[in-house]
Amino acid sequence: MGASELRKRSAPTAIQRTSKPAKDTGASPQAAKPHSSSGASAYLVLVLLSAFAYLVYRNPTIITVPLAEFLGTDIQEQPAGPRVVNLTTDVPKRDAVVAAFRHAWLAYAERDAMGDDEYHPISHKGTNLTEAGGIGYTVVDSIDTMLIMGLHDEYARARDWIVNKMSFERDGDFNTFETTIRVLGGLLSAYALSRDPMYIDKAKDLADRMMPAFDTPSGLPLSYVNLAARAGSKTADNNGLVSTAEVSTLQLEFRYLSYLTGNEAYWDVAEKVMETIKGSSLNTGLAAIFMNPEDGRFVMSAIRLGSRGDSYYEYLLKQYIQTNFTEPVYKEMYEFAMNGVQEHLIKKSRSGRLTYTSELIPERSPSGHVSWRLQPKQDHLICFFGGSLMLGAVTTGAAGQPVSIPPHSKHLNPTGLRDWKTGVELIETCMRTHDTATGLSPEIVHFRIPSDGLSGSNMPDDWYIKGARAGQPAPYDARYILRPETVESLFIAYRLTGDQRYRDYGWQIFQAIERHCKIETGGYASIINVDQVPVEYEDKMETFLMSETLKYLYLLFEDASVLPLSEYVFNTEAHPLPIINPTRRANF
Ligand code: DMJ
Repeated sequence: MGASELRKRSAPTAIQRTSKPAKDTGASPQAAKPHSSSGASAYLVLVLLSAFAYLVYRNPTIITVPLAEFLGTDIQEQPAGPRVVNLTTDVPKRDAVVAAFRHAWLAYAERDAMGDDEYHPISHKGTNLTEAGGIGYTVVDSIDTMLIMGLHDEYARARDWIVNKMSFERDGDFNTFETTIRVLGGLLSAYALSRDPMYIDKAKDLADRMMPAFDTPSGLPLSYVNLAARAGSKTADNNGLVSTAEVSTLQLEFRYLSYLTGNEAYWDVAEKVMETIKGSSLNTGLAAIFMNPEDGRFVMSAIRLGSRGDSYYEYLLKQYIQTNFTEPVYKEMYEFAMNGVQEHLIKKSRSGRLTYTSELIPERSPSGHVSWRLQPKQDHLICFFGGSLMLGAVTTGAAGQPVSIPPHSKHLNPTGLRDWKTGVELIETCMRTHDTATGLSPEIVHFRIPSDGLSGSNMPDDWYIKGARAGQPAPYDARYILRPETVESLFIAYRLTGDQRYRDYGWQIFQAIERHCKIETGGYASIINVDQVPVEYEDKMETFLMSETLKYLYLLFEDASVLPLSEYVFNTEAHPLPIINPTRRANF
């Protein structure tokens, strides 16, 4: 099947959503009956407030338009209404991305390592995640990209391997989250795009082996699972604690499998995790990065949108989208979380030019008092968040439906406008972190803050790579490992705006990958220092290059009717899954 079959037949429209009118918060005039002249004034004020609330309810633009002007939000003031924007294919650029995918895939599959979990393009070797043998980590993670790109021969060979060689009868510990997002998500997406039932059988086999990981007092899954023994395993890592992002990033996959098979047990385990999290007293909507699977409580630990925190926020929104906007609990949890993010984590760099997300680090004094220190550190991982905020703005932040492309300020409520603006700014910041010798963004950046005590004429105004010194070995933070997050945001931003700027940014990043990460003999490699040219490679091609980075780049240049955001939701590994109409509702 090729891209044309993935196209929505009608012209692309903005995302259709159900939306509730804002609640009328005006108090009843009866309840405030006046007893004196000051009471009479209060009565008058209440009447006026009620009238104003009613007017806003009828016409939200009274607030949103001036607010947008005040915020300087990057929203175009074209006539409101469901505008259909023709986001057509940029054929040469799209095809260049397909050629890059084939360059990566053919080296792995035809020459060096077909079926191995991971690929090392310099040594031309494959390796597996455990000594028990591979589970199709790279093959399954890549197969829907082949379907989307219309690579029939490559697809046929990969499918054949899955049918005849892939086995989950592996006596080893596999990471529950990674196996879900890459392998289960890959199989389910391949089914969604091909309707080949073989993928459902494989997905069921895998999920059934993983189900015992959820068998904990709290329902939070253990971090590892032995697929042959069908048993969750605690590891010494992090004292048996689980990562918040890992336990809360399995829901799209298990829910879709439940929808396909009618087996409610998959739905139950996914939902139980969300119930536990909701019950674990999130005062600010923000989630610490570690939880205890025994009692289901958060453990005092960092709060961030980067590693171990990131996809918790991503999946709150995506669960609401996947269930076709029928589960208000996920909308509420997402909105609560975004309020917390806006209030506590969104910051400006010292120059005031760049918006970034900070981390909060807990510190306990000798007397036991806990305070939270802001750390101006941003993982490349958080670069998904700009696009995610924009998607949230036109979803939970919509004042009404449909929202045009690009949105008119009239279409967003105040929180939608707020999140849209931050999303646009965060994408710009992520692009600025590509201002390096290679044009690629480092794994971790730090932003300048007034109290950082850093000085020197060569200190940049906005951001820097901690520990990077000329002539010294590069710190871990300086690497680029083929990550997708910035291009993921560019793809979403382009689909929601049609702004050519996002395609231009994506093309810049693609060219930098071609120039600095491409191994001429086949494959792509990570580089250990984005500020060093010629580059030094690390002998690893992460599976997300083929599942995410190249897929999002392809879709950025492809016609917007392919995998429209109104019909699909992408799991955190970029596997598209259809939006479904659930027959049940969360009861927590
Ligand atoms: C991917 O495996 C997923 O996107 C995950 O959520 C975190 N990051 C990697 C790619 O960077």
